[in-house]
Amino acid sequence: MHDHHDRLTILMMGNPNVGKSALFNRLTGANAVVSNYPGTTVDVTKGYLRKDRHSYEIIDVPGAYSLEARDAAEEVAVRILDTHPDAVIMVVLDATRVERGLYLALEVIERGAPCILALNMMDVAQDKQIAVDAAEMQRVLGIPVVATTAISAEGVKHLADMIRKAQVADLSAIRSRLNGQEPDQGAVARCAGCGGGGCR
Ligand SMILES: Nc1nc2c(ncn2[C@@H]2O[C@H](COP(=O)(O)OP(=O)(O)O)[C@@H](O)[C@H]2O)c(=O)[nH]1
Ligand SMILES: [Mg+2]
Repeated sequence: MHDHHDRLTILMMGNPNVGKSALFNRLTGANAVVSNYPGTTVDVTKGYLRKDRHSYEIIDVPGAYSLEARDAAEEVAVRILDTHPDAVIMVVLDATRVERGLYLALEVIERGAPCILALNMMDVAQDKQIAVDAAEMQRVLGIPVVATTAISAEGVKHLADMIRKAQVADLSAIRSRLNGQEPDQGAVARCAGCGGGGCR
């Protein structure tokens, strides 16, 4: 049996309009609760996901371009991140605007939390013939990258399955992979699911 102490919290973070809420709805179904973040007028939605023997609390964090907050929504996003030090971060990117979303993704990765990346809007990317290589992004970033289309639910089950494979990534390892070098073994990340013991 799980009680709330061992329930993992997932923070869904990303730029506005990348499909965070659409993915959140797909993941959590009908049990979501919306409330004002205390002391603000910013809405925050929470829901739950049961997956196999795991139970997750999922928070649809307000949209942000950066953790250097410039508006109320970004301030709330940073406060939610600060107050959930044990959370897994699900970064959501718009596959048609990867470069724009990577700024926040790298800021989040730099904080050292286990991360997983949802590459959403894949249908739009395909329509616009924008090539997005999820496998290559996963290799370079060192975190699971899952292609999704929230409106058709494509990839959402895989995304839910991959939550337990969230990884702590390392910016210097990312830098060496971008330069075509393999990272040193010391930089190999800890897995949120198995604590590094290996869950594949
Ligand atoms: N075509 C397409 N539209 C999407 C997808 N995900 C979300 N949307 C739409 O994009 C808009 C923004 O989505 P929303 O979930 O509100 O984004 P949020 O601001 O990140 O929470 C909405 O109109 C969604 O229906 C997707 O994968 N494909
Ligand atoms: Mg939203």
